Amino acid sequence: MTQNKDIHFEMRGHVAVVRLTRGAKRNALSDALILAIRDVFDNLPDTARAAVIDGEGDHFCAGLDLSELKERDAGQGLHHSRMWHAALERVQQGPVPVIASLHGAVVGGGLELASACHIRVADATTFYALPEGSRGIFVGGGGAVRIPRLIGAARMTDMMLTGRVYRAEEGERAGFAQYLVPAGQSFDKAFELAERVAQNAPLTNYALMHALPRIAEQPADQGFFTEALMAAIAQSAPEAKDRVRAFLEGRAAKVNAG
Ligand code: 1HE
Repeated sequence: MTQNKDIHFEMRGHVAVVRLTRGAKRNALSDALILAIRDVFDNLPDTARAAVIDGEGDHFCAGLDLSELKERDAGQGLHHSRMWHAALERVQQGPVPVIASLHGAVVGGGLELASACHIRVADATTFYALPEGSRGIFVGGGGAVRIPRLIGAARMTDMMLTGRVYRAEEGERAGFAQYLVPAGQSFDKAFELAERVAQNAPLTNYALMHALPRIAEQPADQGFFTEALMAAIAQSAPEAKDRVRAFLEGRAAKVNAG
C-alpha cells in the first residue's frame, strides 16, 4: 500500500477506517492523495466488511488541491480527470460499502469523493458547494455523473452557476446526506452504521453496491430481469438460508421501528 503522510488507515474489527490527515490544507486532494485513496481501497484486507472515510480537522475536504492546478493541455486534463475516476470508482465499486463521515466543507472534489460513498452522515457544521463554477473550471472527479443522482441536475446546475452553498439541514433535505447528526458526532454515527453494515451477508452488500446502481440505470424490462438474477443468486447462498431459518425459529431480530 502507498505510504502517504496525508492518509491514515486502520482496521477496527471488521471496519476499515480511512482518514484524510491533511487538515492544515483542509484535506485538499493532491494527485498523491487521490492515488493513495485508490491504493487503500485496492488493498483492503480480506477481513474488511465495511469502511468509513473521514477527514482530520474542521473540514471533511476542500476538493482539488488548487496549488497543483497548472496549465494542462487537453490530453493531460483528460488523463488527470480519468485518474480521479479510477480512484473514486475503487471507492464506489470496491469490495465493501463505504460510509462518509462529513463535517465542515464538503466542496468541489470533496463532494465528488463523498458522492462515491454509499452512505453519507453529515454533522451540523457540514456545508456543500461546487466552487468549480466560480474558479472557471468544471467537475472532473465523477461529480457530473454522481451528484445529479443525489440531488438532481437542476440543483447541481444552480450550485455551479451561482456558487450556492447548502448548509447541513437543507443539504440533508436536498439529498446530499442520508443522516444528519449534531456537531462532532458524524464519525461515531458513521462507525456505528459501518459495524451494522459489516454484519450483513457479503452477497447482500455486494448486490447493493454492484447490482442496484446498474439496475437503477436500466430500462424497466431489463432492470426486472437483472433484479431477478441477483435475487436468485443472493437467496441461494447458504448464509441467506441460515438467516431466514434463524428468523423463522425466533432466533433473529424482528424489524424494529425504534
Ligand atoms: C487549499 C485548498 C485547496 C484550502 N487547494 N489549498 N476547492 C475550493 O475552491 C475550496 C477552496 N478552499 C476554501 O474555500 C476554504 O479553504 C475552506 C472553506 C475549505 C476552508 O476555509 P478555512 O478558512 O478554514 O481555511 P483556509 O485559511 O482557506 O485554508 C487553510 C489552508 O489550506 C491555506 O493554506 P496556507 O498555506 O495559507 O495555510 C489554503 O490555501 C489551503 N487550502 N483549500 C489547495 N482546495 C477533480 S476536479 C475537482 C475540482 C475541484 O475540487 S475545484 C474546488 C477546489
